[in-house]
Amino acid sequence: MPSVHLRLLSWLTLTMMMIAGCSDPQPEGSSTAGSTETSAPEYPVTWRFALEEIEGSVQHAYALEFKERIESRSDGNIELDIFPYGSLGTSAQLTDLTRDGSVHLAFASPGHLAETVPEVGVFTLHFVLSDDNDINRQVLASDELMDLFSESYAEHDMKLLGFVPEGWMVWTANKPLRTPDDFSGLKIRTMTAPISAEAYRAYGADPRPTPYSQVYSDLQLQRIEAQVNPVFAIEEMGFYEVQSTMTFARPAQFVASVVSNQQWYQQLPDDQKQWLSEALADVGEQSYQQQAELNASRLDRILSDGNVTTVELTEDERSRFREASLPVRDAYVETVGERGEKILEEILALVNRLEQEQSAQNTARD
Ligand code: 6CS
Repeated sequence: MPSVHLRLLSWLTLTMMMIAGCSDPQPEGSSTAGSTETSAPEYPVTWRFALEEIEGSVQHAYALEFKERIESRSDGNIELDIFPYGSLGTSAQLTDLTRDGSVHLAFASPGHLAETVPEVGVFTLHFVLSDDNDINRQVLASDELMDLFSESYAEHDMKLLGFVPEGWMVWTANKPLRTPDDFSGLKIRTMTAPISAEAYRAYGADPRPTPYSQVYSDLQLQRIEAQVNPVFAIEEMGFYEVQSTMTFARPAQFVASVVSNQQWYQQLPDDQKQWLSEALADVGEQSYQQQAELNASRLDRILSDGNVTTVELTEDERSRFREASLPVRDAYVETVGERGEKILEEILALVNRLEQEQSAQNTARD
């Protein structure tokens, strides 16, 4: 892991270099958001795709798959440059680079993005999505969900292209976290949007919003005592090396969104828009399988290391957390307003409807 941390530490300098690089003359069609060109593009065109995760991650697997699909859908007319985490900046900086058109495509996780687009904070709330991941996959891929958020992203110069589930959030600490009392005063790292911290403040914790790159060293230096992330991230970022216990409570899915610069998207020629939409559709299902496999294989790797104890909460234990999490929904609605209330209600209703349909199908099959 040390090489990962060293790489991440040097990113600020690199960010400046990359941004400077982005002002180099670009092929037509890969222009920044401010451009008003109308002439036919000179192919091939290069699109820049920025990731919030390192090589080998769920986002990286998604980007590699997307690269293959877009390059083949476009017959080689589009080329994709992928920038894994550590090469450009923090999640917040990636969002800025997308909004100003320096990168064309990027991942934007609600746990960070909610600082800019408060509506997406709904994905940081606990026990809102289903316990059944197949249902969550359907919710996240639905047009209804895209419609709920498109305007909010557009208001901040971003085009929402899709949501990507990355696995259950898992708590790591140096003790099991079986009840909200176990969180009392616990210095737990959260993602940087205020609503991300609220979820843990509701359990009595002392949340420490921190950029992703700083989590390992903060755990090592005992500036924080706990953190939360999907299994694949706990493995690849080395968090399991500096924590003794993983608690599986399934409080929420880690959901990421894929975005592009809004103006860049609007100005894309029709054929490029078509290739983009086809490639995104191709990647969706594949990426769901990939995250499931990555999370399972990385858990095996962590367990084979023998450094960490795992704890799976019972349904009773989970229901105590569920109960304690409910006031955070009010905090979300209070911050986001009417639109937030509608988003929360519609997601809960969608989950409910799909769960009922699923259970009717199961009954019919039995
Ligand atoms: O915890 C974080 O900040 C990060 N975790 C993951 C799994 N992806 C990106 C995000 O920034």
